[in-house]
Amino acid sequence: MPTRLLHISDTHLGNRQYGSDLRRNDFADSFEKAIEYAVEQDVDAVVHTGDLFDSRDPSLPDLNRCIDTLQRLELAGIPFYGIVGNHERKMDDQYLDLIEKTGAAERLTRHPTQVTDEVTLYGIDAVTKPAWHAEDFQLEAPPEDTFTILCMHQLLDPPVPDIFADHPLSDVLEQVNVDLDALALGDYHETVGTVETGTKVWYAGSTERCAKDEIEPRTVSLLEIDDGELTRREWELDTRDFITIGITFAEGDDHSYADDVIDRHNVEDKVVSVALNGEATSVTSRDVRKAVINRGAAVCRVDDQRGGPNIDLSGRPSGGIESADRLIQEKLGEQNLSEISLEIEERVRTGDVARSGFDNEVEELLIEAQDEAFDGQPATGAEGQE
Ligand SMILES: [Mn+2]
Repeated sequence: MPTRLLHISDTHLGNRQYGSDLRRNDFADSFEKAIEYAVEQDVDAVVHTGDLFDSRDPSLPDLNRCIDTLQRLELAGIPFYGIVGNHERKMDDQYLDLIEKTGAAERLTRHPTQVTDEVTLYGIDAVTKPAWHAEDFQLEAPPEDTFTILCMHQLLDPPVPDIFADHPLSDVLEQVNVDLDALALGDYHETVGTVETGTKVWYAGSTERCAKDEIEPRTVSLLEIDDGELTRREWELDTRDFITIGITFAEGDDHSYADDVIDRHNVEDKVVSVALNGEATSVTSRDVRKAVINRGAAVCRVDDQRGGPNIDLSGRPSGGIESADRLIQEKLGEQNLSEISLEIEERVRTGDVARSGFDNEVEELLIEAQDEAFDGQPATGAEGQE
């Protein structure tokens, strides 16, 4: 009997894209469709490679609905395995731990998790850019004669194009001590794959569009492992359509001009992104938004670039910056900071610094780091402050 798995990633539950609750609901719906597909296919397990939630503080309704969805799997006797992504990653306990306590999910680790007699899973949570060089990719040995799959949440090149990648794929493949048959990845939202030195590597892609330049259909990956051979099939999710409308105004163009341009497009039930260019006129971005919504669009976002300097954006890579955290980590990665500084920085950035006891926590960390640096000798005086 072959082992069959459904690989899902980057569901970003709780994403109120463009400030819209309807979009938040779309993200939950898409996750639900993926889970229903897993039940329908009666797979042996579902594997999620991170960014289950869009933020590290998902709301209670988002958490609740996620658990409801996962319970459908539970009822069908299908386990759900996950790792933690960069969007949801907290310093200590993870929301995935909380879900694990309900019995609806299980975290993958460096210890082998055997799905069937034939397949072993491992997981390494998202590693921040500054911590990457110190990361230890050692895994506990798998049961003999099993197909090994490591799950990670990183941007690796290949298959991620060089300009979007954070690290070469070889960083992982050269350092993992176990003979890996496959590397199932999350973080990149497009569905791409490659094979390197006998290891199959791929991204399942996101289940909803997190940005308007995520144009390709959203997918999940159905994996079948038979006799040590993996085949992967993509299943397309039915997600809400996105369209972009450009309106270029000349001096004196009024509402009827904007209406004419909008009427050339079918906006019904779609996520509509409108770019206003050309001369500044009496038509406001609010007017345009209203006109689009009145024609039945689900969500409308207007980007008003009228009257400004003409900037040539054609040479800019598309894709954009996914999160401010990523940009901060990028810069920190260039700073060559000590591990302790990075840890304190992350605690301040991601935690609730107003929480009482935070200074004690930092002091403890510093003492611990000093002890370590001075080989257990209590640090004293100016020397210890270095
Ligand atoms: Mn993501």
